[in-house]
Amino acid sequence: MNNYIDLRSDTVTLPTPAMREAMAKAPLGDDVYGEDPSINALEELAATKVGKEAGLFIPSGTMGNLIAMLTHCQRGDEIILGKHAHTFLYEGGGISTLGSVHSAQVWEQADGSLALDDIEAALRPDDVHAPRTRLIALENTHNRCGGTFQTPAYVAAVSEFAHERGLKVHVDGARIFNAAVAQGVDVKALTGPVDSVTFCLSKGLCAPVGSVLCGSREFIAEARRWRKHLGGGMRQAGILAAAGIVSINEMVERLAEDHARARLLAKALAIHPQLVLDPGSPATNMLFMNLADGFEKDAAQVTDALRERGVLAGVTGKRRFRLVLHYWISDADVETTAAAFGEALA
Ligand code: TLP
Repeated sequence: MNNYIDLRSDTVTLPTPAMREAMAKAPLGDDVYGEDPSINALEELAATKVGKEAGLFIPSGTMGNLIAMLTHCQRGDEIILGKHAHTFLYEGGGISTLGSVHSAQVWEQADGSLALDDIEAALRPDDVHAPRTRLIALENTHNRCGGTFQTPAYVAAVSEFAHERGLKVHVDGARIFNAAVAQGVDVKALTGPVDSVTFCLSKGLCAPVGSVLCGSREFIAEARRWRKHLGGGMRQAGILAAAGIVSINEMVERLAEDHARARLLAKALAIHPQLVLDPGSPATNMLFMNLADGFEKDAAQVTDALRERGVLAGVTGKRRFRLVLHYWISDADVETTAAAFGEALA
């Protein structure tokens, strides 16, 4: 919200001036005919960036994950995913509502990874009683597990495990560039081994709308059909894709600044005994913390007090917060936030 220091999410980011300029000048056409030059350019750029053959511009991360899963799976198939996966918790159960696809939920490790042993235990036997295991879904960075990232070695190990068994791997990479920048690796090291990846342009990368699903040419051709079925063919949406091109070209490396500010804020908040920061937090641009046992206020009361001081924080539980750093949060905002917490916790 304007005039607030808005730390509820990086989804609140507004487009940059460079994006607004690119949007105004974007060449446009009908994308359902494949004739929007800006969308075609974005899809090609995105695919090249993550090392895949093809890309597909999608209205949202939710629709991107759904399309990927519907493309990989048939009715009655099963996807192995995390108990705290965004795809499981926050996407309306779309895979079962719309795809008749089942999920096998595995508890994540603290870093958001799914242990190979747990994945193995979740595999279904070839038996008429069971759904067919078809896909393993990872999340990188992992939102509910604290903005934690998965390493190239882990992604490669899961992919090898899956491919040896004829399974596919999809990554919900809503914040995959945060994961890459935090580790100082090329994003291809995180996306190369998997079969498909969705990443969001409209979170830390600041575009107003959109995600891109990337994979093989054949996979994306099929995904394009699903996008149309779901009503995601957007015609002259190159006006949005133009902002996404700026996201990929100009906004990726600077994510390191958000990670640095997250660390700065964590340091400033660590002095308050009323707050218990998650161990290791922040791994990227998110800070998760609980209110200490015995502190009399709950998260809603503290966020109300913060709001009165011009700061918006995310509540993720009765005594739990999430603070997300992004392009529109400056060093001065971090200082103001730390001071507001001091007052709100008093
Ligand atoms: N996450 C939102 C909320 O839905 C929780 C947020 O504020 O973080 N994958 C991941 C890992 C996400 O965090 C999100 C959005 C999505 C997918 C969905 O993206 P959109 O909002 O574009 O559908």
